[in-house]
Amino acid sequence: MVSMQNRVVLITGASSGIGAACARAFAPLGVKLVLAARRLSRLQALATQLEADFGVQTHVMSLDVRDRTQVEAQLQALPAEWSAIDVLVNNAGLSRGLDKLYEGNIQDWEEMIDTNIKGLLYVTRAVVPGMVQRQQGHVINIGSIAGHQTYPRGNVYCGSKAAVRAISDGLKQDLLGTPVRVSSVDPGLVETEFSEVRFHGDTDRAQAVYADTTPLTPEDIAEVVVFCATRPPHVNLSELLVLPTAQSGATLVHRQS
Ligand code: NDP
Ligand code: 8X3
Repeated sequence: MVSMQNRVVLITGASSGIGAACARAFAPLGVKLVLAARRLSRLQALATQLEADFGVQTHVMSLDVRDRTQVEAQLQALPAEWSAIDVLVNNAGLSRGLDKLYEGNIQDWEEMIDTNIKGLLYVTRAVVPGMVQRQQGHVINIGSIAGHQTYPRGNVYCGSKAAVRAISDGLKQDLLGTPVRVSSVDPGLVETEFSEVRFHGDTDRAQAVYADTTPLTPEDIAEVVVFCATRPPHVNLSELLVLPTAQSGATLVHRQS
């Protein structure tokens, strides 16, 4: 395991679920954490807790990845001691709705495309030039099984995650010849606020997604992300599909009540 001491790790969507778990998993390794999301109070509470538990240095950033001007300004405004980002975890993302395409809510589509594709691109475009210049860096994109298999009514969300997969591949090709690594960590079912967001706050419907099965925890994914980041420089874990044992495909989930 390569030392992460004093490495600057930027995690988008750190206010919840997988992103918050990544912050908790990196914190004991002596990194400097930049935590970004829209809900600043949550980030501040997480930062306070991680500082107390691990003595880790944190910098919280209110960021809506859909806002290109804000992304560029916020990243440019990082104080010098935080601006040399070594690891970027592109995790901010969401699904909205589970509808037939021809009945879909166009606002839902735009939110997914703006966040999962364009937001990821804006952050990547702002961060990676510095990595190339410094000849050091690692981009870890959180994709999904939905980028490998389209499931019924998943249409636009699956499309957005297929785009993340293609973008990860494209970035890897464009960075060939530099030491900058690109990994894609693609989870199956992980119990987070994801389904509550998808179903616009319908908690009963959200809970049913994880009922009578054993989904992954956000910590399961965070461990994989940290594993990717701590391989020796000549090793790139390019693409990892991480499923619960009780899941063998996008729609194949074993349930037992
Ligand atoms: P959560 O809803 O728990 O977390 C999503 C995070 O994304 C939140 O911190 C949220 O922060 C942030 N986010 C959403 N929109 C924006 C935005 N416009 N700008 C900045 N941050 C934003 O879900 P997960 O932890 O499950 O999701 C994390 C990633 O994992 C997503 O990319 C998702 O697609 C992916 N994924 C999830 C799976 C699952 O089963 N849960 C499986 C496969 C992939 P805030 O609202 O404060 O801005
Ligand atoms: C989240 C996993 O299967 O709900 O990307 O789309 S799934």
